[in-house]
Amino acid sequence: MERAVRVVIAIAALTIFAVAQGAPPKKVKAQESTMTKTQTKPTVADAEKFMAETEFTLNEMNVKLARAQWIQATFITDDTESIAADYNQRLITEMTRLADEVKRFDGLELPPVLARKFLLLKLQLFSLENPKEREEFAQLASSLEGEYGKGKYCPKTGKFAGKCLEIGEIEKVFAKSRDPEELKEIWAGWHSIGAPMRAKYTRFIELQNKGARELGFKDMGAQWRSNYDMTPEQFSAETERLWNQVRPLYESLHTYVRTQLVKKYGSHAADVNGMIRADLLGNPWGQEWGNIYPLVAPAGSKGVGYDLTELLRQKKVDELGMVHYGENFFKSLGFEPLPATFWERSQFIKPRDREVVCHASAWDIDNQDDLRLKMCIQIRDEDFVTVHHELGHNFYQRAYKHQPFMFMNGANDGFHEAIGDTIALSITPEYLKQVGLIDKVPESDDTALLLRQAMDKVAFLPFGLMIDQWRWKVFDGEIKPADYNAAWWSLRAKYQGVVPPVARTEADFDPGAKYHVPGNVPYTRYFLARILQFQFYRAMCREAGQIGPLHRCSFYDNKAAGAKLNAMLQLGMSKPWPEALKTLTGEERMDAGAMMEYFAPLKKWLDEQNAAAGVKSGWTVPAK
Ligand code: X8Z
Ligand code: ZN
Repeated sequence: MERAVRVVIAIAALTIFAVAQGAPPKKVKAQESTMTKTQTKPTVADAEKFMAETEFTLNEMNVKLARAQWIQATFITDDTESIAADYNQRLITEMTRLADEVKRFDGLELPPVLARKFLLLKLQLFSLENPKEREEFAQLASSLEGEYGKGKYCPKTGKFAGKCLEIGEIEKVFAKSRDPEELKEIWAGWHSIGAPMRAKYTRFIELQNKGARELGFKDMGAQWRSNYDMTPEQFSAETERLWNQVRPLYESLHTYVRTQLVKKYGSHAADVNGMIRADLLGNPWGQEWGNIYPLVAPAGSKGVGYDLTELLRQKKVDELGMVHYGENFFKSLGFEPLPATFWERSQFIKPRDREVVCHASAWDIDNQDDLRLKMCIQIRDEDFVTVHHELGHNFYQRAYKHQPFMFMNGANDGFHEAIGDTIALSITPEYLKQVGLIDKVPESDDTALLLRQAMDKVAFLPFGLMIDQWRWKVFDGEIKPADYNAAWWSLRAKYQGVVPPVARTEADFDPGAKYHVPGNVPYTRYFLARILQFQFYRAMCREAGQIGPLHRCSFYDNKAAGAKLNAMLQLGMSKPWPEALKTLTGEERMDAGAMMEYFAPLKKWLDEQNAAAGVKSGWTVPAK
């Protein structure tokens, strides 16, 4: 989690709202400040003082909120929910006060560092003048996240009858089951957790918009999109530009996978328009498809040559062992080991005796050294990657801890999400041999390796984009509550080319079955990260002097690559993100060129397969 104002979300970067906290600040007395406000025209020295006090106060409040949220997420009860809501409310109260105060400095010419702090502060505030609404908002934030965390499906019949399945078990079914009837039923069962959230979510959106508008934003979606050192309109155009760069690759993959699924399951694997049934993709949301790789593996090739889940089991690597592999990678790049408290305070394994939020997250409780991981690790390949993902957050947090509070964040939230994934791209067969997970580098086929990787990395792209395409429209009112679910599915059709396995209506609320919606975590960050991680990876591979195809590069144990990464990380948010990007890559734009280079041989192969099968790439979305 990143921090509160800047965040507090474990997940990474934050969201103002989800957080909260703090006892009434000792240093700043509201009354005094209000007086100065009306009486004198402030000077730069006043602005310096205001910012110093604000950073102090927000830091204190964020630390308290983070502790309350940690307890809530690792021990969900009515009490912990209420405590977290209380701290969230205190933070919002303080932010509402600050939103008013900060206006005093409008129009004052400030030195650049201070000006950037003011800019970032205004983007991260949240203001609800009405105390009742603050209370309501904070309770909604806590209870929606809690509801997701407690979500279960309890089948009445079938092989799971009498059992209640939580998300970890549901994911296992999606990873393993090849029975379309079972998948359909479990899919519908899991998605039913969303329905009860709809009314709360509708109100939650109203209050968020109200808060954003009190600050002068058009709506909360516009506030979210303002966090990228450009206007919200420019940012929307950037996401569109990036999507157009990668769309042909996704369409080729989609088309190839559809053909294989139809071979396996028959024509009902896809609809007449060429859209794939969302429950057949190996994951409850159809967001990453790596689990069905065996169904699409190139026929007659040497294959990937190993199965990471199997290797972990054979080598008896346990949950903690997986985290040690991740830490070891960062150490090999020259980063300091994680502090002892990380190992003492993290949640690595799902507790048996209480409800927790299993969705993985990385926390920096005191914005200094109290780093923690919260996961319900399973011994499987996707969790090996997720461990690296989360540690990327923790090492980023530690790298920018010397920055002033306002700059303790990722260059943009996509950067925060990309760091651990960049590292995980170096998990090549050669790397696995280096760290002793395999005894000899298997003969793997490049097409197989790339296809396995594409099933996670490329498949995710439209999903990463569509969630906020939906939310931005929900925030700006283009999607009305009465159409929440229908609009969700039309975007899933448009971007991903998938259809639900069972009919959906407005009695359902399928967005609620995806953590980041009730958890209120912006999602475009993951789309950006999917692209940025290849950009970062290519730069680090070049720094490490690697030649040869990009997808075979591993910069494990390369201190020069590590130093280059650290140079970017330690900047935090102190500079506009293009400068941070330049530090590592020499480039100033986010660009999918590196991702396209990585997958170029696969794209060619997929297009050949699709042509040989005589199928047209893509799908059509029927007019309503
Ligand atoms: O939420 C996450 C991380 C925590 S920041 C586990 N991810 C997204 C998701 O699971 O939906 C990582 C990939 C996308
Ligand atoms: Zn993350």
